[in-house]
Amino acid sequence: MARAKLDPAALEQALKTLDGWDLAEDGGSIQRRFTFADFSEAFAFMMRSALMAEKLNHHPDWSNVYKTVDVSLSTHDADGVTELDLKLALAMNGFVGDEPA
Ligand code: H2B
Repeated sequence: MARAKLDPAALEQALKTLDGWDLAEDGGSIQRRFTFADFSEAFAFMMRSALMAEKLNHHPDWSNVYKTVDVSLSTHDADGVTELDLKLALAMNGFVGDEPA
């Protein structure tokens, strides 16, 4: 059921364990801003995240300006947030050394 849309209560609970991630205003995605020392660090993070995204067949909506990476995760198929988004968010946190809260 990885691609089943999470109900609001489950999502709220899950977000408590995901350092730095917030629910978007419309409730349809989760988002986090990652800030790095420089562009190289930011791009290395994007490279690792991209490889993980390919492995999961689940891809971020993101943008990069210099050392900042803004990430938004949702499951397009489900039109909302699913376990897959949580999994990718957790992996991204791991890439910057953030343990689950
Ligand atoms: N990524 C995200 N974020 N949501 C999806 O629904 C999605 C995806 N679907 N990556 C996948 C690819 C789908 O298009 C392929 C065909 O499995």
